Amino acid sequence: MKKMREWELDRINIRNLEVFGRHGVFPEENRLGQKFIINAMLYVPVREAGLKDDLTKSVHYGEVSHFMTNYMTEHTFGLIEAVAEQLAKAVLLRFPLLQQITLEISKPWAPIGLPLEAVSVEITRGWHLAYIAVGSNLGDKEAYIRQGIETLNGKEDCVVERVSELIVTKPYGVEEQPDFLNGMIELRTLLFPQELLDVLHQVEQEADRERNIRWGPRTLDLDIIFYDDCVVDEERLQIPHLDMENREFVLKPLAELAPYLRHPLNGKTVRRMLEELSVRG
Ligand code: A4P
Ligand code: MG
Repeated sequence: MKKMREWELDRINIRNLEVFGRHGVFPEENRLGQKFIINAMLYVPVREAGLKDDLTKSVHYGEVSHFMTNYMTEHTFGLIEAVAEQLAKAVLLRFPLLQQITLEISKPWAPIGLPLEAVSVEITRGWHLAYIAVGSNLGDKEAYIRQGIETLNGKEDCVVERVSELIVTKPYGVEEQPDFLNGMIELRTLLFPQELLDVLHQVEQEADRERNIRWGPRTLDLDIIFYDDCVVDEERLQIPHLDMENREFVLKPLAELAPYLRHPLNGKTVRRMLEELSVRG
């Protein structure tokens, strides 16, 4: 298992915050309300705040506590799973320095007719960094790409951090088709890999994308190249992208944004993969 460094373990803990809310699947729960207990671990690097004694470099636990209390009273959910999921997302979106949160929602008065102490749901959610290759070789290529990036950035749990230069490339694979315009997007996201793939497919769809020929012409293609240093081997999703090492149109824009990033399986930096590809030709 990967060894955590001490600076990756910083966190601020909020313990046993009591909130009165109306969450539950029974109508009485929604009508009468009941007590909920929140435990939150806020993963935020506090080194700078600690050394400089500067709150602006950290997350204000008072503000987080008030925010969570208001959120829990202003919304009503059936399941505590939904409370935890939506609250974690709201807190991560509201406090940008927060990288990850572990949130436990307990219901000490859960109406199950047995003397239990409490039931709780605990989840950990956070920001991930993904690199998305973008390509187009039909119609107004640049407009499709720019529009696609804007649509992606407009999704509430996706933030486009940087975009590489767009470059004109010769078609790879099926060669009898127009030249491509290619680029790379650095994306911060709360979505899990499969959810991100679904969102990318939606964005492609909105750009009039039709799937007929594999490797054929397209208005907009969005492929996940990296997602943190995760390895995903599933039927419909493989990360890192399986053919990235052989694609100059992927490596070149990626090297512009993140030359020192390492492939989690072969251990090579992006710059090295690009150099090796140009030697291979
Ligand atoms: N899929 C698996 N892993 C991933 C991933 N990491 N990211 C699956 C995105 N999708 C992934 O893709 C087919 C299926 O791959 C998806 O449904 C998903 O479940 P698609 O976009 O529907 O179809 P496609 O793009 O025609 O097929 P494919 O194999 O993704 O083609 P590529 O690899 O995208 O290649 N030449 C230049 N110069 N520039 C280009 O951009 N692009 C292609 C398409 C060919 N030649 C090119 C370029
Ligand atoms: Mg694709």
